[in-house]
Amino acid sequence: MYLTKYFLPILKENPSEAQIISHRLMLRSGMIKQSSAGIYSWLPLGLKVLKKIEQIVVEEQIAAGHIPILMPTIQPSELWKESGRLDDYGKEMLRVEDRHGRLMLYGPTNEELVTDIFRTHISSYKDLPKTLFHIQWKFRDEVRPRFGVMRGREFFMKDGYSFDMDKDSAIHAYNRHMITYLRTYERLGLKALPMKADTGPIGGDYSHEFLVLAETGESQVFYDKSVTDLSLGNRHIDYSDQQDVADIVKKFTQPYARTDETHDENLFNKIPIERRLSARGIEVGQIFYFGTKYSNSMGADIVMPNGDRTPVEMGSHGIGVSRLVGALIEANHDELGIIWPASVTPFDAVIINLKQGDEQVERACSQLYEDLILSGFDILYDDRHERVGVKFATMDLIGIPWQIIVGPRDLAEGFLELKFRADGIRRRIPLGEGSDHLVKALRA
Ligand code: 5CA
Repeated sequence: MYLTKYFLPILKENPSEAQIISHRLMLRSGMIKQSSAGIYSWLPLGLKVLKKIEQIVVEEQIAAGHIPILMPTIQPSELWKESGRLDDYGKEMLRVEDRHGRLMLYGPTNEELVTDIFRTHISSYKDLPKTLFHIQWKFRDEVRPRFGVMRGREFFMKDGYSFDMDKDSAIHAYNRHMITYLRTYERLGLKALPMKADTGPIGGDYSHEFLVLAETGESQVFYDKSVTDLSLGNRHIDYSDQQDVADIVKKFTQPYARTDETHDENLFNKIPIERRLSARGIEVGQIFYFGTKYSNSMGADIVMPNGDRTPVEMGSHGIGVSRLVGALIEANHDELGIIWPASVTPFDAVIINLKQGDEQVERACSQLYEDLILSGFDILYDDRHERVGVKFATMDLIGIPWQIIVGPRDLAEGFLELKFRADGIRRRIPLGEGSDHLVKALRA
């Protein structure tokens, strides 16, 4: 993408309304624009990151055998009357009346809708287990929307719903989700710790939240340092192996790790003092097992092997996809701007032309651009007629991991420069081998 043909509305000034760094950087780098409190338009750069996160989330769900669907944003209120949550949800639920005077709502979550789909089409244990998930915009009329996409009113969420014939199988679904989530966060380059959680209006008595440690997090968390040493790495997971899946979950949930809502000072004090830690955290996901809470009230029964009818066992499992964009920036930035991890970067590399208008430099840049595109990379080419300082500042701000710097002096000597955004180190590379070198560096 040639930058002069792109839409990258960089802000020169620090937006005064942004209290935390991720919000400030998202506005400054032209990723989002607020349309009203807690509601944003996603501009090209922001949308690219959002879509990359979504893709990783989808891949990990499919790897575990979970099935994608898409449910609407607008839901009929009748289903929520059936579950009893229409009043419980209170003012957080945005209610709208259609032209026939029918009460509708903008979905804050989808337990009711998915239970209705289930009861319409599935009635036997033979069709179980099943997990259906979707990634869709949600609306919660938060009292205090703040911190940009971190606590929006409209936000993008992955929500998955598991249906099982008994508790044992439902806990396996819960455990599968725990592992898919851990793997998703690892692929995003984030350390997210599973913590025992409260269930809130979703209900049920079995829940974990996943928290990314960051000073700007909204929750106070208490944990045993040993939980931060755990990782899945590249190990193969056989999601059909119930015992293996349960063993992995046990390893990750055994060390003490809780948010302020479930914190138990007595238990915490039993951890050796040198491992006892407390910090702020951003909640980037939550999983729930709630049994028959919705299937019971909404009549989602299944016929069991002995012919009895019984409400299906359910769980729901969410990841805050749009919140993750903010969380990733909180975890990956410096005083100059964002530093994208390779897995979600909006572009793989940027070519910075230091002398726009110079025929040789322009030719070298376009040639490199073509070569790298042909090698399968997504490249941004800064071909603006701008001062070098402005170009460097913009590219440091938007945080593309590799900067390929092409200027007349280096070019005359047959070189270009390759800068890694994370450490700022620049390497001189012979132009003749330029694209080969770059392809290797970019793939490493
Ligand atoms: N139905 C269940 C799970 S499918 C559910 O709604 N869970 S939740 O309420 O915990 O939301 C799931 C995730 O969405 C949260 O962990 C959080 O990361 C994200 N989220 C929740 N509220 C907001 C919000 N106002 N702005 C941005 N992200 C949010």
